[in-house]
Amino acid sequence: MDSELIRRLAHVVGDDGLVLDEAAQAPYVEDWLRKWRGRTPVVVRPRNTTEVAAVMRLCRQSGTPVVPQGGNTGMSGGAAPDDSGAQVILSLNRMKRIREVDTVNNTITVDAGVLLADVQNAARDAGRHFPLSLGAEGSCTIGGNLATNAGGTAVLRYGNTRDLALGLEVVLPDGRVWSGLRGLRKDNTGYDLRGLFIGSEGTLGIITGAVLKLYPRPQGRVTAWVGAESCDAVVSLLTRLQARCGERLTAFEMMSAYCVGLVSRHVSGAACPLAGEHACHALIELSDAAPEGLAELLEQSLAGPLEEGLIADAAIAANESQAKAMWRLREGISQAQVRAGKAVKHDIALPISRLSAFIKEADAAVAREFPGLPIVNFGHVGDGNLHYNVLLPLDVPHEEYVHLTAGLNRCVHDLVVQRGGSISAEHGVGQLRRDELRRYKSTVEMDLMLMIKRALDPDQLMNPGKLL
Ligand code: FAD
Ligand code: 2HG
Ligand code: ZN
Repeated sequence: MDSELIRRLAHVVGDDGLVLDEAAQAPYVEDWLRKWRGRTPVVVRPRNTTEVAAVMRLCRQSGTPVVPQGGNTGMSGGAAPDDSGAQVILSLNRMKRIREVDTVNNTITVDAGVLLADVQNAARDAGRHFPLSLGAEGSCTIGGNLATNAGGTAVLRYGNTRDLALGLEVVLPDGRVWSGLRGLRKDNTGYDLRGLFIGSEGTLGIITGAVLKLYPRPQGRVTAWVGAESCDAVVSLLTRLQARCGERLTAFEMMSAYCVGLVSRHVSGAACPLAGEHACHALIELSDAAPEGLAELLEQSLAGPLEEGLIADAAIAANESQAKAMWRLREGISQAQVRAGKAVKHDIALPISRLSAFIKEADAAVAREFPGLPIVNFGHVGDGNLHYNVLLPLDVPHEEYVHLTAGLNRCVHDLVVQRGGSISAEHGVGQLRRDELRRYKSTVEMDLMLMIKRALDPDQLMNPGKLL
């Protein structure tokens, strides 16, 4: 990269806004899974939207590709540069301003670099609730959540990130700013531009700010851990609880016995609250702004399924620390996988009515084609979203890993798509699923996406090699 561009970038963001040293660049050029590692001439860290716009103008003038990056916690390699050494990383990690909290409109306006946990905290301080919740909330940014349309554990009640955003501010590839920070719940004035940028994974522009929805703070929360003899039973329990508890059912997470064992072995302090062995487990949470009767509702809702033998055992958390321990067991699965082996990840969505049949069919197909490999099946079953991962040994040779990954992806994803599902429910496409996308999307759908990309980013400078 020519030193003149570096000098101009420094003029915009200040010397302390550039990371040029190779050692200091390390956390930016590799993703947290250590799966994708690239090189960059410089990490640029603007402080505000005006600086982002100026950086984008300079990059466009010089034909420099840009990789937007938030907390770098993504699962699909979307925030890592390639190894050409030509792609600038634009990090939002100095844009951390809570711009406004409006408790009458129930909205919060934030810079894109604010950590998800800090958005939650700001909402709590204002007596409100921001419901997006996921394992990486202490390190992912709201900009990254928007760019990937992140899901997490509260989608069942509140929807995914797209459902939680009312307005956006976006810097376009040519440096112009689209100020769409509208806190409106109704606005039918043309195409849904907000929806277009959400989930675009940094390929259309840089999200610099957002207006997000706030909700009443739940005053009551009850959490239970359930053991059942099959995933089938857990899916049936979901339907029963939805009918009985309605919107008070805020989380319904499922995990196989293998996942529970994995976390118990690899995450210190994590233990299953149930005594016996069960093939499938569920973590259930009810919450409400009006807490009356919540605990009784959960107890009564589980009593019938227990008596009928639909589920085998259940434990209701007696206090906050027991509830937290249950969540630790669930949230520990990602970490446990990293410690136990190399996971071939599948982040799939299916109609809930087809989940049980899919699991049976996929279990049989994986056992037949890849005998002996453990399946790490867990996920947000209330949203029809499974993380149907397959664990390879830590010391698997690279070539075998690549070969097995391709075979497992084909085996699992073909079944998913045959059953009307999606090969990326919440983690996005990034580099991980880019080539597979062409296999499963129709030509018309791919053409539409390419037309949008060409129209907004004619020079192909935004996050090249990702998504499309
Ligand atoms: P990054 O990883 O930095 O970037 C992700 C993508 O967004 C990249 O393509 C990047 O170019 C783009 N991008 C980032 N910021 C911007 C911006 N301001 N403008 C334009 N593009 C941008 N995800 C879920 O959906 N549900 C989960 O339950 C979940 N659990 C997780 C648990 C753990 C332990 C971990 C490590 C990750 C988990 N994730 C989950 C994945 C990840 O946290 C989310 O994808 C998150 O939304 C990424 O945010 P980030 O700020 O880290 O984005
Ligand atoms: C979760 O739900 C995340 O915990 C991570 O989406 C999934 O590790 C995974 O495969
Ligand atoms: Zn998930």
